[in-house]
Amino acid sequence: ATVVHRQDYAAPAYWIRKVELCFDLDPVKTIVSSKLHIERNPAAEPQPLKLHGEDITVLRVMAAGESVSFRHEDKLLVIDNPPAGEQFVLEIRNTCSPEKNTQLSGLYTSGGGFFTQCEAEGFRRITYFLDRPDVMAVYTVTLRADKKKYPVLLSNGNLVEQGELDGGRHFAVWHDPFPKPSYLFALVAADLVCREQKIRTRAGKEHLLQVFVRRGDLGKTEHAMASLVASVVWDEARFGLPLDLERFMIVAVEDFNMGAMENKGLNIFNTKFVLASPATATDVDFAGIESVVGHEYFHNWTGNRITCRDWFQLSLKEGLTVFRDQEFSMDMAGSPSARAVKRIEDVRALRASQFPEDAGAMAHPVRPDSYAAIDNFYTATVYEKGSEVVRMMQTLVGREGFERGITLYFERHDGQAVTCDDFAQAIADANPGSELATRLETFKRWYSQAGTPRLKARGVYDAEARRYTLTLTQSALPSPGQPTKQPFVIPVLAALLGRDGRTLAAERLLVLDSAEQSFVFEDVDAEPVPSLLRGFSAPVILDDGLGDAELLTLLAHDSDAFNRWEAGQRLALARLLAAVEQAAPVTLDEAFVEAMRTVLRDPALDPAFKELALTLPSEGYVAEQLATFDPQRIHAVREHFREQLASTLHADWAEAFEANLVHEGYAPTPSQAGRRALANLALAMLCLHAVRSGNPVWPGRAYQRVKDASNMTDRIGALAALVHSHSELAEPALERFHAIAGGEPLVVDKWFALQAQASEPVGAGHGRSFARAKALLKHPDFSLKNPNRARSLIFQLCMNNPAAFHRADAAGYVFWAERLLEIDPINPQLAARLARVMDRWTALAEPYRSAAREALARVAAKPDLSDDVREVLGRALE
Ligand code: HT7
Ligand code: ZN
Repeated sequence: ATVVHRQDYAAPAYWIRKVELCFDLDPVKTIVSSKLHIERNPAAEPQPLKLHGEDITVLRVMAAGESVSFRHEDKLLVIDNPPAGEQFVLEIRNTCSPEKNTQLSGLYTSGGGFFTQCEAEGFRRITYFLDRPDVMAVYTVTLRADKKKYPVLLSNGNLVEQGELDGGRHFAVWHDPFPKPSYLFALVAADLVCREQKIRTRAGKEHLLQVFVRRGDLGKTEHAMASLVASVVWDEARFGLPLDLERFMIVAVEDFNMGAMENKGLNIFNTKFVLASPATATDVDFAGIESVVGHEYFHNWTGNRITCRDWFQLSLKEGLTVFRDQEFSMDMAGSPSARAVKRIEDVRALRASQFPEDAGAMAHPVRPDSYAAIDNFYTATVYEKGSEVVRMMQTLVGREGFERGITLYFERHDGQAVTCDDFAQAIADANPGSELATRLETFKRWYSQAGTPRLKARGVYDAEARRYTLTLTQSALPSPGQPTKQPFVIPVLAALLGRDGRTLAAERLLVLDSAEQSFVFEDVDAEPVPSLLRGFSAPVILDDGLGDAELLTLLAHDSDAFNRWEAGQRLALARLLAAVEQAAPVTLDEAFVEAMRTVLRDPALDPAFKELALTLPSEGYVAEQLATFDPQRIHAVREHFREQLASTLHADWAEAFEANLVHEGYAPTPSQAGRRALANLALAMLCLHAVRSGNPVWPGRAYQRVKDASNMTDRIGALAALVHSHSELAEPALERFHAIAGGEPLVVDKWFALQAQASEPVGAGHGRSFARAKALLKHPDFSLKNPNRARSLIFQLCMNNPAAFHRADAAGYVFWAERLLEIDPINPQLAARLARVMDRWTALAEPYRSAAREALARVAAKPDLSDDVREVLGRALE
């Protein structure tokens, strides 16, 4: 595969200003006729016109009304002698086969309908084009299809005409007035129904919002529509960005590689992020829908109105839009504690996926330098770390300053394809003299340097001078292609607490922009406990040298809820790491157990916060702290700690369960969701203890809940409690759950996922969860072709169940290799994601490390791998 380098960017030699497309839709052979209005770029050398095309067949090419000769070169259609003159029209007719398109990139069929996915390079799988984001054109699209099978015909923009054709076919013509890159093109032709709602923006204009789904799913669209309405209102209120289209459509599709796609005016969504009812979706699903609907809608400005010059700039739209969706969800959450819970969840997700990525074989900067398959760079680094980079900018210029920056960004670049540098410049220029503007070039290292920086903080208190001096030092480990790193700009929000919890110094912003710097706090009454990196003000690994006593102070008193949670996690992490080092089982100390009991009992604390604080750091997070890790040892230690917390806090768990039952009607609000989350954690602990002590009461109650729960959160929570505690009732409960699911795809996905994640028994029965997951491959409901289904079984096992996956007999790695080789010919994007499971194989202890290398090498030796998979494996084995 050819590797593309960021430094090689050159503007295109030709522009395409206008596109007229006509589709004669047929699952076996669709005919695409396109009329491209092309303009030479006067700044470029005269050269042949090279159009991208992949897995499509050309029928005819005409230039300026005459047939023109062309040739194929790799995946390009080359016209050596395009017509003379500045402008000309090129007409192309080609075919593609949607039914055969199992990659789900380009035009494909799903559930008997036609759908498209063009980001990043799918448009070239539909027709020949300059398929790059800096070529922006105005599209007019005609769709023709059988009326009975495909009554709904949609594309971007406004519907300008529709009518009947001979032979039971019909047509629709759509026009999108906004110039757009080809990756934002979309069409849908299917048998769908829609929920619609009108909305008036501040300017008084009325807009139509529509959510299209399959017949029978309409009752599950209320939350998606409410989320869309809230998104429109929020973007206008917070950033002054109104809806710019007469009509905004969302379409749900069952086969989809990612969460959703922001095609101009016609967002296409994975059903998982549209369909929800209390009976089929959990609180987490409801929150996911709100955030993904928001995310795609916010792209309308950050991504569509201003797009990326090239794919290396992907974080320009993705990092910024994740930041915007996180802010949206926080604003929607409302109360300060619900906002903090959302921030904790986001940081937890960042640490679970992005930190390992930054430390592994696929580490890359937020703005990568090269790629073989761009689809491999839709990563946690580009998205989540990219969002943290934007958040740091906001911290450095203040919230109002950031909003001024966004306004300037749109004044300068609306309608253009630009770079991450352009964005940072706009934010800085709108805030002259700010902490960002004065060190912009240094700050931009966040875009160019990979790896998670380490921040060390040490304080010295001078009682006589009542002065506290805090010294911050930063360092960063090498990452692929970057052996040494320059210092980053690290905004550190900091406050000082007394041992009794009172504030000794109010929160202030410390900005570290060199390898080492000291900051002085005057008038400090007593030796303080520093509360640093509040709200996780920078994506770094902090070593503040605090011991148990200080962490217990922060856990009990910090007014920053994030740091309060963090203190509890660090107390737990220190114990987990110490226990992993020892051969013998470790008994949890009373101070820690009492601190957990205090959190659980504290009436002033939000239940959602309690649930987060009482959940031990994940096995993956523990592994990340170690230079070499043994997944089985980590699992055994964490399970042992969970059992101890389950038994020593038994009475408190029982009380928490009863006290947090929700008796009112279901609503996916942060307050109800928090109570359900804590009640479910309590039930899991109660079942764990009961199964170990042979008491049937709590498993019996959990089984009853699986049968009777009035909502999915409680039903699956109870099922998980039985499965993870290895109760005898787990099997009948699983059967019951499957029956209740009634074939509903998203619920069946949950059934597979829960079994794939089932905690592997420690000691006797070990291997049971792996065996169960493997057997499920043969279940009649299982299919590799549907990404949601494949993810729910295979990815959950390989990524989220370390003790089942990393086996001394290497059976987990054999399973991985077999599935990867099965999926790759069907769907390379999905296969490449599965390949990423092995990103951190070099940190595995023996015998896992050698077995993992062998599995990787065996797969890499296969001759017909996709470019996507080859790139991931190549980096892993480098
Ligand atoms: N911008 C969208 C990216 C996306 C995508 C990328 C590659 C392959 C399939 C895909 N489906 C959607 C999603 C987003 O970030 O909003
Ligand atoms: Zn996005």
